[in-house]
Amino acid sequence: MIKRNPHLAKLNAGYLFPEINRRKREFLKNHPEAQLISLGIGDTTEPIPPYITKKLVKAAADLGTKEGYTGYGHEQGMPALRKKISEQLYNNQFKEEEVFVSDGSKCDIGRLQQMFGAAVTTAVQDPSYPVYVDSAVIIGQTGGYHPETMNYHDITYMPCKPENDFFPDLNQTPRTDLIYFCSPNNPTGAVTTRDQLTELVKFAHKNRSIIIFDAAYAVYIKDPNLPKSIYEIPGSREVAIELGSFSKMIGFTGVRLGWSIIPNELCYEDGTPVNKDWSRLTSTIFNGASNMAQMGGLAALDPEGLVEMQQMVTYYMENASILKQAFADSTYKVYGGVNTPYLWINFGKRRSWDIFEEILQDAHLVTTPGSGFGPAGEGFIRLSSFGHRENILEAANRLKSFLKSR
Ligand code: PL4
Repeated sequence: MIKRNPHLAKLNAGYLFPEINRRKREFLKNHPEAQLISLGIGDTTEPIPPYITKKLVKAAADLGTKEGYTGYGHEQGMPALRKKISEQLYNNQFKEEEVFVSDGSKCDIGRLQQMFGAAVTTAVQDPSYPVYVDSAVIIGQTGGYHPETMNYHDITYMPCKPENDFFPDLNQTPRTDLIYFCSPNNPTGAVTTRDQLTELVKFAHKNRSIIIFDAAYAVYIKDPNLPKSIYEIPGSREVAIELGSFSKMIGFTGVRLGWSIIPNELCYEDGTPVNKDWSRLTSTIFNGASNMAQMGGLAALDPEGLVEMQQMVTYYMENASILKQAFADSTYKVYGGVNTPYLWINFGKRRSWDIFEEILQDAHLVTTPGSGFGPAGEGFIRLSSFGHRENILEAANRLKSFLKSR
């Protein structure tokens, strides 16, 4: 018999999203007639648009030919895609060697933890995407869990609440090696301003920390004054890694494609470039993103693909606005839903899982409880705008009735 990995044993209960699915299944078992609508897990629903689909189909068909077949590729990604990501999304700021293609940003988060190891200290926004904390737990960075505070001992939680405009008070934040930061934020929907991001970059410089900037929802930013990338901030190349994803950009949640940027200037204390280790780690434990997915990524960054991407984003953002409108007559405060596909609703002193259950039982809507994203999410519910329009309209009606009955 072998001993269980003690770090895995430290993880609290189930991972948030399977837990939501478990409760949904349980509800359906007891109410098989219910027409549930999910505003819970942020998963895209609309078909991949025609230009990109055509290229994906061609990529698959080519694999069935002698001339078109390809096997293992570059672990760091197709050179053409690395180049195109830099050209189309970063004004050509990065050399090919600074861009790494992957099977999605969640997987990159896990591999980054593996690269940095157990000895580093980590700060996260509270609330935040649960993978940052859970993967830190698995790698052994976190110490024990305190159920009363819902905190892991060695993680620094940076509260992001309405009171501080969802931006942490950096004067009160101790130094850590890594800082996970997400904008547009999952779950609060807050989009960090240029001034705030400049403050964060300065803070990282002062502390010689590395920011892991999760830009999975950057394409949803329409306000030209808001930064879509941390690299719009001077000095960020020396202190930041950026993670990007095709998942919410173009409906590749199932196709699986993402990227990371690690600029050459980002170095360890001994002067070794961080991307040297990232390239090495990638070669060792990752065999590269699927060749078909990468062809899809190339298509998404063609002019035709970029148009399709914008249409998809507009569709989901109209959904967000419909859902937001449902709260117009209610006293509950709603954040997000603009420049971001998530809405973050404050239910005051109520517990998130209680509200989740109430909305599930009374309105037959699946949501995500805010406390699943960290202690500061208690009392909030997150709504996702990813959904078919007819379902979003129906969900908005049900929400209105639910809110009226309170
Ligand atoms: C459910 C801030 C969703 N099973 O698809 P990826 O791996 O490129 O991106 C995942 C990701 C990365 N960064 C942020 C994200 O919000 C997400 C996806 N989050 C959500 O509802 O919060 C999907 C969650 C999925 C999961 O566990 O990631």
